[in-house]
Amino acid sequence: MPGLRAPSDYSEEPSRHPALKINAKAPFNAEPPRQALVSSYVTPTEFFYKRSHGPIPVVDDIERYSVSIKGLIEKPKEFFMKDILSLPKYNVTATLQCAGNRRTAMSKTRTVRGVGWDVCALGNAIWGGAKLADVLELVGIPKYTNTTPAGGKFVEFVSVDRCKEENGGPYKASIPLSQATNPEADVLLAYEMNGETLNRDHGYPLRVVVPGVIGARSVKWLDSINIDSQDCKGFFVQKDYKMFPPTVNWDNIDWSTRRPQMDFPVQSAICSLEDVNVGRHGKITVKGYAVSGGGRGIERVDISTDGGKTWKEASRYQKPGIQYVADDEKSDKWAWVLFEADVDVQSNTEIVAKAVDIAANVQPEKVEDIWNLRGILNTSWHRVHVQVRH
Ligand code: MTE
Ligand code: MO
Repeated sequence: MPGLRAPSDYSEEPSRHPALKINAKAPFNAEPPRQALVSSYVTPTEFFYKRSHGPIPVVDDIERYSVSIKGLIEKPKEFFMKDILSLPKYNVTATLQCAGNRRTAMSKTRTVRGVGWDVCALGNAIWGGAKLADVLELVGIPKYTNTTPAGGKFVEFVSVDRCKEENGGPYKASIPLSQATNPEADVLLAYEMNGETLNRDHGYPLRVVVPGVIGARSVKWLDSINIDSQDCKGFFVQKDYKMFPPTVNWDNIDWSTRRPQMDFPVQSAICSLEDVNVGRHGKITVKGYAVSGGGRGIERVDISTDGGKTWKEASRYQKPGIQYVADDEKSDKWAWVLFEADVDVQSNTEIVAKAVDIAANVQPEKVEDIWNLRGILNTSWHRVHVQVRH
């Protein structure tokens, strides 16, 4: 009986909340309704988006489950769950966002390839686990380093799930060793989500959480860690999750010309309204989320009620009732902020949100300008329409 195993079909899937909007059934891909997503700062696990590429793995015997660390290291080692649990535990509040978030809207300008997502392929959770930097120290890799004596530069995470993109092989991805060994980067091997044991959908028994980076690097159902001199050669690093210019199509694409995406760009979306809303004229409360990558906080969220001609600033918060201040030591640097603004709408109009991060990065205005064939990183101004009934 193995510790962690990948079923070959979808007969052993876990049960899920019926309110989730299912974008693909097998592999299971689902997101919460907009309103539910912004009704709390910490996303309840059942409403956290679920993104998988194959059947959800099963643990038959947790005592036998282990993660092996190998590659360019002096002391390859196997870690059982009790070894991971014996390390100092950290709780990191971090937003995970799929690079495909808001893909459906991008595909409306020109067709893209990939699972369609509305604006809720992200969530904010409290992840509990061991720091990867602490684990790597136990196999002889010191903290804060770019070069180990053995030449390792990347840390590859390998799972067990069977993905068609990997021809039935497991999902895998890598991050730079310098990030993995930096305690400040807060990369976790997480076994808890929101104070409870990680559930199967989100990577039980152990997953990687790489804060500030596209969700694809946070490998679930971890099986092994490989220290390498090069980036992972797998599909999800080399042939996916790269940002191509609008001129590149499926006939002229050369994947080797672009870098794998890491940090998420600045993003925001309105979640208190649908794409098209019909209502009475008067006051509307506009609520949503804003988040940037690399631990860059949100400096500002602007709201327009005239399609982007004039703007007003929204209030921002992480803890209810307390205005959020970027870079404040009391704020969660890896987490989204929720925003809220009361606006007055008297006639049919377009309400728009755009966020600015602490490096003064601003969301691009038009989706056409950032269109790419895989439909990733749609961070264009988020627009919703209001039709007023008098
Ligand atoms: N890890 C494995 N093993 N298999 C996967 O399919 N999907 C990745 C990442 N880790 C994936 C994975 C992608 S693309 C995203 S966006 C996040 O997990 C989604 O994490 P979640 O389902 O916990 O929200
Ligand atoms: Mo993703």
